[in-house]
Amino acid sequence: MALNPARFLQDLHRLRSFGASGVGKGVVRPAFTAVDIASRQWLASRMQEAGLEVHFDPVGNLFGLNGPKSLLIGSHSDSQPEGGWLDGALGVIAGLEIARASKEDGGPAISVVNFQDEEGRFGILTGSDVWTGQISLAEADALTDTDGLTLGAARARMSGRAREFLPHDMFSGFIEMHIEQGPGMDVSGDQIGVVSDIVGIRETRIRICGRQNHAGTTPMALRQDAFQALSDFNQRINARFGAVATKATVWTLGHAELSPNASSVVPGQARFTLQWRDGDLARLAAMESIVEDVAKDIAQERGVEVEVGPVGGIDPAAMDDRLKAALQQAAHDLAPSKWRDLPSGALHDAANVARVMPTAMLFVPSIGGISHAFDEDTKEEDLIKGLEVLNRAALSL
Ligand code: HGY
Ligand code: MN
Ligand code: MN
Repeated sequence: MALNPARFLQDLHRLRSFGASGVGKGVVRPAFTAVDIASRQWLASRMQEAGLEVHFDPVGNLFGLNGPKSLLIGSHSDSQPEGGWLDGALGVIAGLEIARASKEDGGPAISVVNFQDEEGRFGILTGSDVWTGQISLAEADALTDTDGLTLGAARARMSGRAREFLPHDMFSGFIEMHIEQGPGMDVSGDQIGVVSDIVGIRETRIRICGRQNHAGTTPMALRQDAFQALSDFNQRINARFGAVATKATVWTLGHAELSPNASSVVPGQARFTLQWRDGDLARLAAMESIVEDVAKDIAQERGVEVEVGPVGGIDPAAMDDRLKAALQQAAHDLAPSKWRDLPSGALHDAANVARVMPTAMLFVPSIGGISHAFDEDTKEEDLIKGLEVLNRAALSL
Protein backbone atom coordinates (compact mmCIF):
# COMPACT_ATOMS: atom_id res chain seq x y z
CA MET A 1 0.00 0.00 0.00
CA ALA A 2 1.41 3.37 -1.05
CA LEU A 3 0.04 5.56 1.74
CA ASN A 4 3.04 7.74 2.57
CA PRO A 5 2.94 9.46 6.00
CA ALA A 6 6.27 11.24 5.40
CA ARG A 7 4.95 12.81 2.18
CA PHE A 8 1.72 13.75 4.01
CA LEU A 9 3.67 15.54 6.77
CA GLN A 10 5.90 17.25 4.24
CA ASP A 11 2.90 18.64 2.34
CA LEU A 12 1.27 19.73 5.60
CA HIS A 13 4.39 21.74 6.52
CA ARG A 14 4.61 23.16 3.00
CA LEU A 15 1.01 24.38 3.27
CA ARG A 16 1.90 26.05 6.59
CA SER A 17 4.58 28.08 4.81
CA PHE A 18 1.79 30.02 3.06
CA GLY A 19 1.04 32.68 5.68
CA ALA A 20 3.31 31.24 8.40
CA SER A 21 2.93 33.71 11.27
CA GLY A 22 6.40 33.54 12.75
CA VAL A 23 4.84 32.68 16.13
CA GLY A 24 5.09 28.92 16.78
CA LYS A 25 3.41 27.02 13.98
CA GLY A 26 0.68 29.64 13.53
CA VAL A 27 -0.71 30.85 10.19
CA VAL A 28 -2.44 33.98 8.93
CA ARG A 29 -4.29 32.87 5.80
CA PRO A 30 -7.84 34.28 5.73
CA ALA A 31 -10.00 33.51 2.69
CA PHE A 32 -9.10 35.29 -0.57
CA THR A 33 -5.96 36.97 0.81
CA ALA A 34 -2.90 36.76 -1.45
CA VAL A 35 -1.41 33.90 0.58
CA ASP A 36 -4.70 32.00 0.55
CA ILE A 37 -4.90 32.25 -3.22
CA ALA A 38 -1.22 31.28 -3.58
CA SER A 39 -1.76 28.25 -1.32
CA ARG A 40 -4.74 27.16 -3.42
CA GLN A 41 -2.64 27.43 -6.60
CA TRP A 42 0.05 25.30 -4.96
CA LEU A 43 -2.53 22.73 -3.81
CA ALA A 44 -3.95 22.65 -7.33
CA SER A 45 -0.48 21.85 -8.69
CA ARG A 46 -0.07 19.05 -6.11
CA MET A 47 -3.45 17.63 -7.16
CA GLN A 48 -2.43 17.77 -10.81
CA GLU A 49 0.87 15.99 -10.08
CA ALA A 50 -1.18 13.28 -8.35
CA GLY A 51 -3.18 12.78 -11.55
CA LEU A 52 -6.34 14.48 -10.25
CA GLU A 53 -8.36 16.87 -12.42
CA VAL A 54 -8.20 20.37 -10.93
CA HIS A 55 -11.49 22.25 -10.70
CA PHE A 56 -12.09 25.66 -9.07
CA ASP A 57 -15.77 26.61 -8.72
CA PRO A 58 -17.09 30.22 -8.77
CA VAL A 59 -16.87 30.69 -4.97
CA GLY A 60 -13.24 29.50 -4.81
CA ASN A 61 -13.75 25.89 -3.68
CA LEU A 62 -10.95 23.75 -5.11
CA PHE A 63 -11.56 20.13 -6.13
CA GLY A 64 -9.09 17.44 -7.25
CA LEU A 65 -11.33 15.06 -9.16
CA ASN A 66 -10.92 11.37 -9.80
CA GLY A 67 -13.77 10.13 -11.98
CA PRO A 68 -17.50 9.68 -11.42
CA LYS A 69 -18.96 8.44 -8.12
CA SER A 70 -15.75 8.98 -6.19
CA LEU A 71 -15.58 9.35 -2.42
CA LEU A 72 -14.82 12.98 -1.56
CA ILE A 73 -12.32 13.73 1.23
CA GLY A 74 -11.21 17.17 2.40
CA SER A 75 -11.79 20.26 4.51
CA HIS A 76 -10.60 23.89 4.14
CA SER A 77 -7.26 25.72 4.01
CA ASP A 78 -8.32 29.28 4.88
CA SER A 79 -7.56 30.34 8.47
CA GLN A 80 -8.85 32.64 11.17
CA PRO A 81 -7.12 36.07 11.34
CA GLU A 82 -4.80 34.35 13.87
CA GLY A 83 -5.01 30.64 13.17
CA GLY A 84 -3.26 27.34 13.73
CA TRP A 85 -1.51 25.22 11.10
CA LEU A 86 -3.88 22.23 11.30
CA ASP A 87 -7.41 23.67 11.42
CA GLY A 88 -8.75 22.61 8.01
CA ALA A 89 -5.29 22.08 6.47
CA LEU A 90 -5.06 18.63 8.05
CA GLY A 91 -8.21 17.35 6.32
CA VAL A 92 -7.20 18.75 2.94
CA ILE A 93 -3.71 17.24 2.98
CA ALA A 94 -5.03 13.92 4.33
CA GLY A 95 -7.47 13.86 1.40
CA LEU A 96 -4.64 14.64 -1.03
CA GLU A 97 -2.43 11.86 0.35
CA ILE A 98 -5.20 9.24 0.36
CA ALA A 99 -6.37 10.14 -3.17
CA ARG A 100 -2.76 10.11 -4.42
CA ALA A 101 -1.93 6.79 -2.77
CA SER A 102 -5.11 5.20 -4.04
CA LYS A 103 -4.36 6.36 -7.58
CA GLU A 104 -0.80 5.01 -7.40
CA ASP A 105 -2.12 1.69 -6.07
CA GLY A 106 -5.02 1.34 -8.49
CA GLY A 107 -7.36 1.62 -5.48
CA PRO A 108 -10.87 3.10 -5.30
CA ALA A 109 -11.68 6.49 -6.86
CA ILE A 110 -11.11 9.24 -4.29
CA SER A 111 -11.45 12.97 -4.92
CA VAL A 112 -10.26 15.87 -2.77
CA VAL A 113 -11.89 19.16 -1.81
CA ASN A 114 -10.58 22.36 -0.26
CA PHE A 115 -13.56 24.55 0.65
CA GLN A 116 -13.28 28.35 0.65
CA ASP A 117 -14.00 30.70 3.58
CA GLU A 118 -14.87 27.98 6.08
CA GLU A 119 -13.73 30.36 8.79
CA GLY A 120 -16.43 32.86 7.92
CA ARG A 121 -14.53 35.97 6.95
CA PHE A 122 -17.64 36.78 4.92
CA GLY A 123 -20.37 34.37 6.03
CA ILE A 124 -20.44 31.07 7.92
CA LEU A 125 -18.79 28.11 6.12
CA THR A 126 -19.34 30.25 3.02
CA GLY A 127 -17.84 28.04 0.28
CA SER A 128 -19.73 24.90 1.28
CA ASP A 129 -22.83 26.99 2.09
CA VAL A 130 -23.00 28.12 -1.54
CA TRP A 131 -21.98 24.78 -3.07
CA THR A 132 -24.70 22.92 -1.16
CA GLY A 133 -27.33 25.56 -1.97
CA GLN A 134 -27.96 26.83 1.58
CA ILE A 135 -27.43 30.35 0.22
CA SER A 136 -27.25 31.57 -3.39
CA LEU A 137 -24.10 32.95 -5.00
CA ALA A 138 -25.87 36.31 -5.32
CA GLU A 139 -26.60 36.34 -1.57
CA ALA A 140 -23.02 35.36 -0.82
CA ASP A 141 -21.65 38.09 -3.09
CA ALA A 142 -23.36 40.73 -0.94
CA LEU A 143 -21.78 39.46 2.31
CA THR A 144 -19.04 41.70 3.71
CA ASP A 145 -16.05 41.17 5.98
CA THR A 146 -15.70 43.42 9.04
CA ASP A 147 -13.89 46.04 6.92
CA GLY A 148 -16.74 46.22 4.41
CA LEU A 149 -15.12 44.26 1.53
CA THR A 150 -17.77 42.22 -0.31
CA LEU A 151 -17.30 38.57 -1.10
CA GLY A 152 -18.19 39.46 -4.70
CA ALA A 153 -15.14 41.73 -4.91
CA ALA A 154 -12.92 39.23 -3.10
CA ARG A 155 -13.80 36.27 -5.32
CA ALA A 156 -13.12 38.35 -8.44
CA ARG A 157 -9.44 37.88 -7.48
CA MET A 158 -9.79 34.19 -8.36
CA SER A 159 -12.25 34.47 -11.24
CA GLY A 160 -9.59 33.67 -13.86
CA ARG A 161 -9.64 29.99 -12.88
CA ALA A 162 -13.32 29.58 -11.96
CA ARG A 163 -15.49 27.05 -13.77
CA GLU A 164 -19.04 25.86 -13.01
CA PHE A 165 -20.39 24.47 -9.72
CA LEU A 166 -20.03 20.68 -9.66
CA PRO A 167 -23.11 18.44 -9.33
CA HIS A 168 -23.26 16.69 -5.94
CA ASP A 169 -24.20 13.33 -7.42
CA MET A 170 -20.73 12.87 -8.90
CA PHE A 171 -19.63 11.94 -5.34
CA SER A 172 -20.72 8.90 -3.32
CA GLY A 173 -20.10 10.61 0.04
CA PHE A 174 -17.85 12.97 1.98
CA ILE A 175 -15.45 12.39 4.88
CA GLU A 176 -13.70 15.23 6.70
CA MET A 177 -10.78 14.70 9.07
CA HIS A 178 -10.10 17.52 11.55
CA ILE A 179 -8.42 18.32 14.83
CA GLU A 180 -10.86 18.23 17.75
CA GLN A 181 -10.13 21.86 18.74
CA GLY A 182 -11.31 21.23 22.31
CA PRO A 183 -9.96 19.45 25.39
CA GLY A 184 -12.02 16.22 25.31
CA MET A 185 -9.64 13.70 23.72
CA ASP A 186 -6.51 15.37 25.10
CA VAL A 187 -7.91 14.70 28.57
CA SER A 188 -9.26 11.19 27.87
CA GLY A 189 -6.12 10.06 26.02
CA ASP A 190 -8.05 8.89 22.93
CA GLN A 191 -6.33 9.09 19.54
CA ILE A 192 -9.40 9.03 17.29
CA GLY A 193 -12.86 10.57 17.63
CA VAL A 194 -15.75 9.52 15.39
CA VAL A 195 -18.18 12.44 15.16
CA SER A 196 -21.84 11.72 15.92
CA ASP A 197 -23.22 15.16 15.05
CA ILE A 198 -22.24 18.81 14.63
CA VAL A 199 -23.78 21.67 16.63
CA GLY A 200 -25.78 24.47 15.01
CA ILE A 201 -24.84 28.15 15.08
CA ARG A 202 -26.53 31.53 14.77
CA GLU A 203 -24.55 34.73 14.24
CA THR A 204 -25.38 38.40 13.77
CA ARG A 205 -23.75 41.84 13.66
CA ILE A 206 -25.17 44.48 16.01
CA ARG A 207 -24.76 48.26 15.86
CA ILE A 208 -25.48 50.59 18.76
CA CYS A 209 -25.79 54.30 17.93
CA GLY A 210 -25.59 56.70 20.86
CA ARG A 211 -24.40 60.31 20.99
CA GLN A 212 -20.73 61.15 20.51
CA ASN A 213 -19.77 63.92 22.91
CA HIS A 214 -17.07 65.50 25.11
CA ALA A 215 -15.82 63.20 27.89
CA GLY A 216 -15.14 66.10 30.29
CA THR A 217 -18.26 68.19 29.98
CA THR A 218 -21.08 65.71 29.40
CA PRO A 219 -22.79 64.85 32.72
CA MET A 220 -23.19 61.14 33.33
CA ALA A 221 -26.97 61.39 33.45
CA LEU A 222 -27.10 62.98 29.99
CA ARG A 223 -24.88 60.49 28.18
CA GLN A 224 -25.96 58.13 25.41
CA ASP A 225 -22.73 56.17 25.62
CA ALA A 226 -22.54 53.38 23.03
CA PHE A 227 -19.90 51.44 24.97
CA GLN A 228 -21.90 51.47 28.21
CA ALA A 229 -24.85 50.20 26.20
CA LEU A 230 -22.68 47.42 24.71
CA SER A 231 -21.43 46.45 28.15
CA ASP A 232 -24.98 46.36 29.53
CA PHE A 233 -26.10 44.36 26.48
CA ASN A 234 -23.37 41.79 27.16
CA GLN A 235 -24.32 41.40 30.84
CA ARG A 236 -27.99 40.96 30.07
CA ILE A 237 -27.20 38.39 27.36
CA ASN A 238 -25.02 36.44 29.80
CA ALA A 239 -27.84 36.35 32.35
CA ARG A 240 -30.63 35.50 29.91
CA PHE A 241 -28.69 33.02 27.76
CA GLY A 242 -27.44 31.46 31.00
CA ALA A 243 -31.03 30.81 32.04
CA VAL A 244 -31.82 28.71 28.92
CA ALA A 245 -28.35 27.17 28.33
CA THR A 246 -27.28 23.57 28.81
CA LYS A 247 -23.66 22.67 29.60
CA ALA A 248 -23.02 22.42 25.86
CA THR A 249 -24.49 25.81 24.90
CA VAL A 250 -21.89 28.49 24.11
CA TRP A 251 -21.97 32.12 22.98
CA THR A 252 -19.30 34.65 22.03
CA LEU A 253 -19.02 38.37 21.48
CA GLY A 254 -15.84 38.08 19.42
CA HIS A 255 -15.43 41.26 17.41
CA ALA A 256 -16.11 44.76 18.75
CA GLU A 257 -15.30 48.25 17.50
CA LEU A 258 -15.94 51.61 19.12
CA SER A 259 -16.24 54.85 17.27
CA PRO A 260 -14.37 57.11 17.40
CA ASN A 261 -12.38 54.93 19.88
CA ALA A 262 -10.64 57.82 21.67
CA SER A 263 -10.02 58.29 25.38
CA SER A 264 -11.65 61.72 25.70
CA VAL A 265 -14.75 61.08 23.62
CA VAL A 266 -18.00 59.50 24.83
CA PRO A 267 -18.33 56.68 22.26
CA GLY A 268 -20.99 57.45 19.67
CA GLN A 269 -21.13 54.05 18.06
CA ALA A 270 -20.37 50.44 18.91
CA ARG A 271 -20.39 47.59 16.40
CA PHE A 272 -19.99 43.97 17.48
CA THR A 273 -20.69 40.39 16.51
CA LEU A 274 -22.66 37.93 18.60
CA GLN A 275 -22.82 34.20 17.91
CA TRP A 276 -24.42 31.36 19.83
CA ARG A 277 -24.16 27.59 19.32
CA ASP A 278 -26.25 24.65 20.45
CA GLY A 279 -27.35 21.25 19.16
CA ASP A 280 -31.06 22.04 19.54
CA LEU A 281 -32.94 24.12 16.95
CA ALA A 282 -35.60 25.29 19.43
CA ARG A 283 -32.95 26.58 21.84
CA LEU A 284 -31.16 28.42 19.00
CA ALA A 285 -34.48 30.10 18.16
CA ALA A 286 -35.21 30.95 21.81
CA MET A 287 -31.80 32.60 22.07
CA GLU A 288 -32.53 34.64 18.94
CA SER A 289 -35.70 35.95 20.61
CA ILE A 290 -33.65 36.88 23.67
CA VAL A 291 -31.27 38.92 21.49
CA GLU A 292 -34.22 40.82 20.02
CA ASP A 293 -35.73 41.45 23.49
CA VAL A 294 -32.46 42.66 24.98
CA ALA A 295 -31.88 44.96 21.99
CA LYS A 296 -35.29 46.56 22.50
CA ASP A 297 -34.82 46.96 26.25
CA ILE A 298 -31.38 48.55 25.88
CA ALA A 299 -32.64 50.96 23.21
CA GLN A 300 -35.56 52.04 25.35
CA GLU A 301 -33.77 52.33 28.67
CA ARG A 302 -30.60 54.00 27.40
CA GLY A 303 -31.94 56.24 24.64
CA VAL A 304 -29.74 54.63 21.98
CA GLU A 305 -30.56 52.93 18.70
CA VAL A 306 -29.79 49.22 18.55
CA GLU A 307 -29.81 47.60 15.12
CA VAL A 308 -29.60 43.81 14.99
CA GLY A 309 -28.46 42.68 11.54
CA PRO A 310 -29.64 39.62 9.65
CA VAL A 311 -29.13 36.41 11.64
CA GLY A 312 -27.15 33.82 9.65
CA GLY A 313 -26.69 30.23 10.67
CA ILE A 314 -26.05 26.58 10.07
CA ASP A 315 -28.46 24.01 11.53
CA PRO A 316 -27.22 21.07 13.61
CA ALA A 317 -26.30 18.04 11.45
CA ALA A 318 -26.12 14.30 12.16
CA MET A 319 -23.44 12.18 10.50
CA ASP A 320 -24.27 9.23 8.20
CA ASP A 321 -24.56 5.82 9.92
CA ARG A 322 -22.81 3.81 7.20
CA LEU A 323 -19.81 6.10 6.87
CA LYS A 324 -19.63 6.44 10.64
CA ALA A 325 -19.56 2.64 10.98
CA ALA A 326 -16.65 2.45 8.52
CA LEU A 327 -14.71 4.97 10.62
CA GLN A 328 -15.60 3.15 13.85
CA GLN A 329 -14.40 -0.17 12.43
CA ALA A 330 -11.14 1.36 11.18
CA ALA A 331 -10.59 3.08 14.54
CA HIS A 332 -11.31 -0.20 16.34
CA ASP A 333 -8.74 -2.00 14.11
CA LEU A 334 -5.96 0.60 14.24
CA ALA A 335 -6.48 2.33 17.60
CA PRO A 336 -8.16 -0.31 19.78
CA SER A 337 -9.54 1.16 23.03
CA LYS A 338 -8.09 4.55 22.06
CA TRP A 339 -11.07 5.93 20.17
CA ARG A 340 -14.58 7.09 20.96
CA ASP A 341 -17.72 8.67 19.53
CA LEU A 342 -18.20 12.36 20.27
CA PRO A 343 -20.18 15.39 19.10
CA SER A 344 -18.50 18.38 17.43
CA GLY A 345 -18.82 21.77 19.14
CA ALA A 346 -16.89 23.41 16.31
CA LEU A 347 -18.50 23.95 12.94
CA HIS A 348 -17.33 22.15 9.85
CA ASP A 349 -18.12 22.06 6.14
CA ALA A 350 -19.38 18.54 6.82
CA ALA A 351 -22.51 20.11 8.39
CA ASN A 352 -23.41 21.63 5.02
CA VAL A 353 -22.32 18.69 2.89
CA ALA A 354 -24.43 16.33 5.07
CA ARG A 355 -27.54 17.98 3.51
CA VAL A 356 -26.61 16.73 0.03
CA MET A 357 -24.74 13.41 0.45
CA PRO A 358 -23.78 10.84 3.13
CA THR A 359 -21.16 12.53 5.31
CA ALA A 360 -18.93 11.64 8.26
CA MET A 361 -16.05 13.12 10.26
CA LEU A 362 -13.16 11.94 12.35
CA PHE A 363 -11.10 13.89 14.89
CA VAL A 364 -7.58 13.66 16.23
CA PRO A 365 -6.71 15.34 19.57
CA SER A 366 -5.62 18.96 20.03
CA ILE A 367 -2.78 19.44 22.51
CA GLY A 368 -4.18 21.34 25.49
CA GLY A 369 -7.49 21.73 23.63
CA ILE A 370 -6.15 24.90 21.93
CA SER A 371 -7.32 26.06 18.50
CA HIS A 372 -8.06 29.35 16.66
CA ALA A 373 -4.72 30.42 18.13
CA PHE A 374 -1.11 30.31 16.90
CA ASP A 375 -0.09 27.58 19.36
CA GLU A 376 -2.64 25.03 18.12
CA ASP A 377 -0.89 21.66 17.64
CA THR A 378 -1.29 17.86 17.57
CA LYS A 379 1.27 15.11 18.16
CA GLU A 380 2.76 13.78 14.91
CA GLU A 381 1.83 10.19 15.84
CA ASP A 382 -1.81 11.28 16.22
CA LEU A 383 -1.81 13.02 12.83
CA ILE A 384 -0.52 9.84 11.21
CA LYS A 385 -2.97 7.63 13.11
CA GLY A 386 -5.81 9.80 11.84
CA LEU A 387 -4.52 9.52 8.27
CA GLU A 388 -4.32 5.72 8.55
CA VAL A 389 -7.78 5.35 10.06
CA LEU A 390 -9.31 7.57 7.40
CA ASN A 391 -7.49 5.67 4.65
CA ARG A 392 -8.64 2.30 5.99
CA ALA A 393 -12.24 3.51 6.22
CA ALA A 394 -12.08 4.98 2.70
CA LEU A 395 -10.75 1.75 1.22
CA SER A 396 -13.42 -0.28 3.03
CA LEU A 397 -16.20 1.78 1.43
O1 HGY B 1 -15.95 28.54 14.09
C1 HGY B 1 -15.89 27.34 13.83
O2 HGY B 1 -16.34 26.47 14.53
C2 HGY B 1 -15.13 26.92 12.61
O3 HGY B 1 -13.80 26.70 12.98
N1 HGY B 1 -15.19 27.83 11.56
MN1 MN C 1 -11.71 24.01 10.57
MN1 MN D 1 -11.59 27.04 12.44
